[in-house]
Order: sequence, then structure tokens, then C-alpha cells
Amino acid sequence: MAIVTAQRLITIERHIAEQEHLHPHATGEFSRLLRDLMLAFRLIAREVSRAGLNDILGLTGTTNVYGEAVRKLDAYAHEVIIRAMEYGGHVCAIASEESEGLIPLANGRPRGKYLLLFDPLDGSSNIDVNAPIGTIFSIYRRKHPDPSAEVTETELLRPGSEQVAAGYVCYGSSVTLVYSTGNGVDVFTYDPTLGEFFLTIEKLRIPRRGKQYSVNEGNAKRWAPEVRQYVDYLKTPSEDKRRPYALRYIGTAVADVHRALHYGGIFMYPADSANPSGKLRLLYEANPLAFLVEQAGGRASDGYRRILDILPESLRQCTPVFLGSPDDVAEAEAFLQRRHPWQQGVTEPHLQRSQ
Ligand code: P6P
Repeated sequence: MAIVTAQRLITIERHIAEQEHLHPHATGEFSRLLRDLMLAFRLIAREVSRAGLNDILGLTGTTNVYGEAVRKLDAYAHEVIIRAMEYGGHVCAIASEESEGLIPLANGRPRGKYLLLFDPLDGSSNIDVNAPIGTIFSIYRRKHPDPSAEVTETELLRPGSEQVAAGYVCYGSSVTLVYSTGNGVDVFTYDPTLGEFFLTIEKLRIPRRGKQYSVNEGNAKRWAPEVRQYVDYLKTPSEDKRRPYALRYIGTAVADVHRALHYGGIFMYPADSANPSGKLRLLYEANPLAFLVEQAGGRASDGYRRILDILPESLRQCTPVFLGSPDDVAEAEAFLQRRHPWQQGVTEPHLQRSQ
């Protein structure tokens, strides 16, 4: 992992162009799709930075497909991404967490070979209190033999392992773009005075293990006993001082995963009695975040299997998520699968030897 000083002046445009040269058969269409997305992110970043000033806080008065109140910034981000994709003409289908099914693309515009799924504004309940929020995107290449055939919803039900790119923008104290095309994870920081995303971390690598865990402990009474045991384990001081872990929870998956990517540790949204399949959406949140975590050397699981191997059955499907440092996620899986020594009452020294 290399911290890149802005003096190298590698903008996202230069980076995309350099990545394109790595693929001799590239037509440039994928690069143009990414550039269209970056335009949308600049527009969203501008509105987020002015949210308190331009009457864009608050609710639209509508609800999304999950019955959640849609906030104005949600709606703005949703529209901007759709319009950027329609104009660019490099996608043949788009689907948003905020909408039901495929989003019809305007007639008369060219259609490309890519499928885009996105969460326009992740963590929108944090908008009105100036806490970090994010945009998440996931890109697949269409596999249908007949490019002229109408795209059907089932074509988007692809395992996350088939993503050709995924990323997020975290609108926090600074605006950060984190994305991967399968060749590691690169981090860009936005300079609003120039409207440029500058490469600031090249090939980000997540620590093998961290000292922070991120989960909504308010759900603890509704978790399975194995999840409670794992979190109790993290909170129990250990002889090697590795535990207790610190709890950090923002309530925006993008921000909680962004911290785990940098500091290590684990972000989790387990299943609970109110959300038996977890809360995070597989296609719009879990898959792109899992893709990035794995590309950074981390591990991404639903507690039992690799998230990127899950074959989706519906666009709105949810999944439990355990994302982060490989050793931390493997330890969480051991608890969920009831094979961790601590669950058999093994004391610390044996525990350390067995890990
Ligand atoms: P809770 C945001 O609404 C979101 O989908 C994720 O970004 C976040 O991790 C989770 O929900 C927070 O859920 O139940 O802790 O408020």
C-alpha cells in the first residue's frame, strides 16, 4: 500500500486512462462509463456539501420500495446518476436501491454492454445531522448473447464475484472515492476547488487483524446466541491485551467499512429476529463492499459462506454481513459455526495456541 502525495497529481481521469492501457483490447467504453459516474459523484458531492444551505435536507414526502422515507438528497443522487448514465449511453440497464426493479432508460440514447446497480445515498438517516453518508456502485458486463435483446431483471441476479468494478464515495470530513476494477483498491480524495479526485492511496491493503468492531449493539437482544458470544468475546479483556476491541459505529455502511479498510477490524450487520436475512441489500450494498474488502486482502462473509458466491434470487434480497480483516472475519465465522475454542470454555493460553 502506498500513500500517494497529491504532488504526483494523478487524477481519477488519468488513473482510468492508465488502467485502460492495462487492457489492450479495451474499447474505452468502460472508461467512459466510469467518467460518467465521476461526473455524477461531483454533482452529488456539491449538493452534500451545501445540504444545509440549499433546502435539500429533509424528506420528499415519498417512500422507497422498503417503505423508508425518501430524503431530498436521496432523490437528487438517484436522479443525477440515472441522467449521467442515460446521457453516457454505456449501460444497457440500471437498478437502484431506491427503485422497484429495472429503471427504464430514456429512448433514443445508445445502450452499452454494462449493467449498473447503485445505492444513491447510503446512510441517508445521517444526512440531517452531518454524519458521513455514501454512494455505492456495482458494475457487471452483460452476458446475454443478443445485445439487442431487452434486458430482463434476472440478468442482474449475478453473484458478486462477476462484478467488473465496484466502489463507493464517502461524503465525510473529506469526499473520498474508493474503487476497484479487480486489480486492487485505490483511494481518491476530492478537491472541490478543482473538481478533481486525486489518487491518495494506491493498492490499499486492510490489516490482517484490527482492534475495532462495528455493529449496532442496540440489536443485541435479537441476535443469535453465537453472535452475542462473539461480541462478548471481543469485549472480554485478554492476557495479550489484544482485547477488548473498541466499538465504532456510524450507521452508514460505507463509512464503517471505510474505517475497517484503513484500520482493520470488523464491520457486521448480523441477522436478527427482526431482520432474519440481515438488513444490508446483497446487490446494492453487500456485494460491492465485499468486492472492495476482498480486493484489499480482507474477508467478506455472511457468517457461513463468501458473500461474493451468493447467487441472488431477487434484486432486493438482504444478507447478513461480516466484512473486514481476514483474521477477524474468520474468527466471527468460527463463532457463528460454533467451532471457536472460547465457546467450549477453553481458557486464554490454549485459545491463543489454537488460533
Ligand atoms: P441500523 C443505512 O440505512 C444502512 O443501510 C447501512 O448503511 C447501515 O450500515 C445500516 O443501514 C444501519 O442500520 O439498523 O444500525 O440503523
